[in-house]
Amino acid sequence: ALPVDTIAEYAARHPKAPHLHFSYGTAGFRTLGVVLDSVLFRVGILAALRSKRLDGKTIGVMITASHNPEEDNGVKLVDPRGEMLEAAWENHATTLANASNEEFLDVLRQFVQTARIDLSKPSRVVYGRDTRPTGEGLVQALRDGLAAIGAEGRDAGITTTPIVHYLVKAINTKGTKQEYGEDSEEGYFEKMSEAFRKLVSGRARIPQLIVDCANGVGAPIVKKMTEYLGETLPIVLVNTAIDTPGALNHNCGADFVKTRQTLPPSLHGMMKPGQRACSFDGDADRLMYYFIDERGYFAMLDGDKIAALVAAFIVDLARLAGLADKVKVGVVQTAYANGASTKYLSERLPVRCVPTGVKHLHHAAEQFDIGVYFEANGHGTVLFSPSTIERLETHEPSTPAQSTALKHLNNLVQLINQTVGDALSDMLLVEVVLAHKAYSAIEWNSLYSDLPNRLVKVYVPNRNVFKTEDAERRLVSPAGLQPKIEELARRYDGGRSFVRPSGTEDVVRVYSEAVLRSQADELAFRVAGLVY
Ligand code: NG1
Ligand code: ZN
Repeated sequence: ALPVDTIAEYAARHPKAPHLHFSYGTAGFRTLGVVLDSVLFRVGILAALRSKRLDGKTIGVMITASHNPEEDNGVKLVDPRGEMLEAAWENHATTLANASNEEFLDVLRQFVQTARIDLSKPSRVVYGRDTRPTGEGLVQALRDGLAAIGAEGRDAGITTTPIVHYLVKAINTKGTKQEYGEDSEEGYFEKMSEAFRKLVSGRARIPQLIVDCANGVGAPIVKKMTEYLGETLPIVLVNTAIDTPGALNHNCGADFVKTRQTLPPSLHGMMKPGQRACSFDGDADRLMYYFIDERGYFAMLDGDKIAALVAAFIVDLARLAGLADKVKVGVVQTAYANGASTKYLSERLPVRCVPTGVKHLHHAAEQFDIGVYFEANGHGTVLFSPSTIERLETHEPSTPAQSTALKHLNNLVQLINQTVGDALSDMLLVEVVLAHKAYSAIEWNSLYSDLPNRLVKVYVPNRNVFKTEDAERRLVSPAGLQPKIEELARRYDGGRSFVRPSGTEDVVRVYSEAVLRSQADELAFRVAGLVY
């Protein structure tokens, strides 16, 4: 039975404020850090119950608000294979978080019954947090939730979102044939750095890379990784002020670069023409590359450019390994992918478009033998299906060239964090491809030219009236709006525009692209005018 007295005792220390409503969305619970205490306590209990439901498998909890301002915080659960929480439980999370203090025990009891949770099972939870000042208190609330129900907790400390995902998968595969890696932060660094060293060995010296850590947890983590990488990758860290109040994600980081399409001011004067730099976001799961060209212009290498670079490389390797018809490589994008990237990729391999949100991309990528997925904002990874991993391990190459390509593919399996987008793993992946292709940032950028584009937020009275189809590329409601958008888009050379309600903010987003910058802007504002 539920230890109701203990739970009640602990719950009294983490009361829910009556006027607050919480919702577990695409990014978990996310709001001002100071109002999340009761949520973290309840998430502790929920994570333990999820673990019991899955026969004592370890569940992950990450406390972060990613690229949001420093005063925000949030929490997400990680399922046993390192993946995001199953959709049905997102609703359970919302229900539990919103129960009043008086109802809480009853709602909990009811839930245990309907979800058929065997309380005698063990429960294990591994948790981490980013560098936000509210994190420490929230971890304490989470621990109280775990203690209230008698769960076994493991503290991963201040770490990145992708490391928590890695740990969950490593813990749950320990001792099995599918062992993912040593279940520790050192295990993560060792696995990745070893694969990286093998992949770049014998290549030309890699030129210096500047890494903007967004004044977040990427700073200590990349610093530790540089100790494992040694001379193989010369890195200069910037924006590492994790203890400076207000610095996190402020005028820096992957989201700043993507949305402003400009250099973080702190990097001005640091970069030589053509030198590569990249930005992480606040929890190190997004990555943006960029450089300053000879004329002094800023050039951005976003998630689409990373997908193009990486997918083409993997297709080449599969062909060189003699596996062209046995291993099907595909790419998954969203409607926000630049049209030029979709064109470039479609000419080389199958490309699928899915609705916004990492879980949609992840699931679609699982349908390929090797699935490359990236959101334009820099979140993404590469998935190798279990049968492909086995094939790569057992395939008998017939030439030395095939053998080399096969070895590279097997090392990529080790290098890439396949649980979730991982800025550090993705950065090493990009560096490997550049080293193999002997590409500078300039050559990488010239794979294709981005179509100028514009993303606009529109505040509307009720965003729920906006409904979409065809992977969010077309509006079905309000009736009559879609033909008008298409009619406008047709007037511009290379014009494309779509409208969808945001899943994370109370706005409608308008995206447009066209061959000319001025036309992309004009199209966006005219479509925004239709929406408002
Ligand atoms: P919404 O608010 O639904 O557009 C945003 C990002 C997504 C994804 C989620 C989750 C854009 C246009 N949208 O979603 O790519 O990252 O947040 O954080 O960047
Ligand atoms: Zn993030």
